[in-house]
Amino acid sequence: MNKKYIGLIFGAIAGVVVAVTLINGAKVEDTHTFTGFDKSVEYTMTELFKSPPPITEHGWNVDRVVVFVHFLMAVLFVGWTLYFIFCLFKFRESNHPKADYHGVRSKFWTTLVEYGVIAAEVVLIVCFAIPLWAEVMNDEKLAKIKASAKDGSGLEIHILAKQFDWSARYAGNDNTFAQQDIRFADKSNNPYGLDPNDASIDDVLVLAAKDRKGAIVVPADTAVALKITSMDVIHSFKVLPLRVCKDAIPGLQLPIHFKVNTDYLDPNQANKDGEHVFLITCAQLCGDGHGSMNGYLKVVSRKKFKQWLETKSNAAQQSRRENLAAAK
Ligand SMILES: [Cu+2]
Repeated sequence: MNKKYIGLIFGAIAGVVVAVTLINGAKVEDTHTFTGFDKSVEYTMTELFKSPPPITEHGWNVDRVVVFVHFLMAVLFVGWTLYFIFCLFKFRESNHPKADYHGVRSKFWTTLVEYGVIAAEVVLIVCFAIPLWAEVMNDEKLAKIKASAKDGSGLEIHILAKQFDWSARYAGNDNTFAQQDIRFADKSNNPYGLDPNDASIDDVLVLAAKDRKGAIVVPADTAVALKITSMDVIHSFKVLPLRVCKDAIPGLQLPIHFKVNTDYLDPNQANKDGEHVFLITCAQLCGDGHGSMNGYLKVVSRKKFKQWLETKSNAAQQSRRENLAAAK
């Protein structure tokens, strides 16, 4: 058999074995520290890249892809640099005063390296990137979360971006989102376009979540589906510890989902009420206020979230009734 094919097969098998071993070796111990491959992923992300640890299940898979890509690029960078220096030395003028038009005759090692790189990239795509993409962009999973939001076991939130803040809408006590109508929409008071004459609407709005007190609230250990859109230009909803980053595009409602795992939350980072507050940033250059387009997202326990939503939903309905009465 041609040597080049032996190299290709060898590289592919070795790559798959390494990848599968790494994935299987990645287990969370009872102490919630990571072992095996994920230990090195955790170290690389937190110590070298100075990134906060992920607080979601899928976040670890994002980190694996990030670290694997960087590792592969680092190996290629060092390898090609050494090869370049080797070539400068080996093919120096004093060693080869006359050019050899045939060049190097044996191409076994270069072919082996080339196919090795291809094999590593295939492993990266097949074993890491595609499963991650399939998990994050899974329509069935999204539909399931939306269905579970009806009975309160899951949650759906509509995120609205505008220059230069973030808002959120929850379905409220009835677990049903009210109809929206562009005729009622107003950028500062009614960005979701809810009917001001309908006092039955109990949707909860968190408008311009620019400070910690008025943060967008999500429950831990609950599957959350977001529907993200924008009122003006393209923004991008990014919460680094969630490992969530999704464009907000006018006219489109883009979905993404996540589940915060309480075990991954650092108790030392909690505020005095035991809540964890994270920064929302805009990851798409969107105008002169882009740099200050921050918001806050607060992770609380399921019980606390339920109380919060109920109180807010009742208050929203009450104030709608009062506004209507005052208008009469
Ligand atoms: Cu923006």
